[in-house]
Amino acid sequence: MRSLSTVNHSVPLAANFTAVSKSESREFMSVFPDLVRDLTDKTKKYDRADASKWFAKALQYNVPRGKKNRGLVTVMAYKILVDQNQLTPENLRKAQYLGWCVEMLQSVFLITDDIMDGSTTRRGQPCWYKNEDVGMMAINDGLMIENGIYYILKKNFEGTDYYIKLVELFHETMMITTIGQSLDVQTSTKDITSFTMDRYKAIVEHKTAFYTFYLPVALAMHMAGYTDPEVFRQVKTILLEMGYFFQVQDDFLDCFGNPEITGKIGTDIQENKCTWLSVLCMQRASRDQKEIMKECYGKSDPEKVKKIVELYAELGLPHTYTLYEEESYNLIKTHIQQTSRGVPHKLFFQIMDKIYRRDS
Ligand code: DMA
Ligand code: MG
Ligand code: MG
Ligand code: MG
Repeated sequence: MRSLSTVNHSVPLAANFTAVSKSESREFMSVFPDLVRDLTDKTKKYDRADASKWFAKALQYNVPRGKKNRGLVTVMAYKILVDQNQLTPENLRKAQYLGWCVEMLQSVFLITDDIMDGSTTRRGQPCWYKNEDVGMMAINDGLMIENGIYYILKKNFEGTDYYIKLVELFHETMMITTIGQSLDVQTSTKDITSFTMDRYKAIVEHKTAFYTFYLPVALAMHMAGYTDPEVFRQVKTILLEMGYFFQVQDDFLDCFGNPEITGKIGTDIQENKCTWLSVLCMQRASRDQKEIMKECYGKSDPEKVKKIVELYAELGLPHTYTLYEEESYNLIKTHIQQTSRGVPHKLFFQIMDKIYRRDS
């Protein structure tokens, strides 16, 4: 671990939130075995060998072991948005399936992201592709899981008037996120001096913001019967802002987080990534400090990586981050109060509380 965790959170987090989240998480998890059964029943139809068994293994390893923020937000949003007389056990279960579809999509992005980023660990275990018996088969597993999303959607939602909306939204999300990933990887091949905040924003809005919060909430809105495009537009503006905030946190944690808690060892510096920290560093650096960046950023030599972390600390980036986190939290709250109509503010606040001052 790069031990420069200097962020001192003076205000304790709301303890009750974690408690609620835990029981909801358990409830959500209880659906997972049925999901795996549905999916492997499907593959069995085509199976000539052990594809179903393998698929079950890939699902178990990659889909349920994270924080499940996105899946849980889907369910939470549905509960808040739907008329209470519609909140039947059957509809709740459907919302949970929808949440699992988001988690499946997330796992597809993580499987491929870890290959592209040369990562070693994820959610406290080796990245899927790092397993000896997996390797580049991980790419095919990602494709299988992605396909599984559409099977689950069809099985649970075909015949509803919003089924096509769900399918289209998953396709759109896949398009936008893969554009973001493409920008991310392409930018990492460029010179550090070319990184700008604008470039960073473009990468992050695509690779993270859309699928992290807009997708779960918009899915729940479709299921709850929302149809007004203006409401979707307003909701999207706020949720993309939150998604941006979420990725800034992710970039910070990549360098200054505790891998024991985040479950992943950062590679942004070694991989020459255009991150919130690297852009800010280049903005603030003196000529000499820029030379350090040019010489040491994007290199795997641990000594060089250490120099970058030290430079970040010297420039006070951990402190800037703490201030930024608080400021953006307040700004987003103000935006929620000002602009959103049609969707209860409570929904946005609950999402913000889930991520504010997160350390994993
Ligand atoms: C996050 O990028 C975006 C996607 C689509 C996974 P990242 O590489 O910073 O994510 P992580 O830090 O989880 O590897
Ligand atoms: Mg990554
Ligand atoms: Mg990445
Ligand atoms: Mg990251």
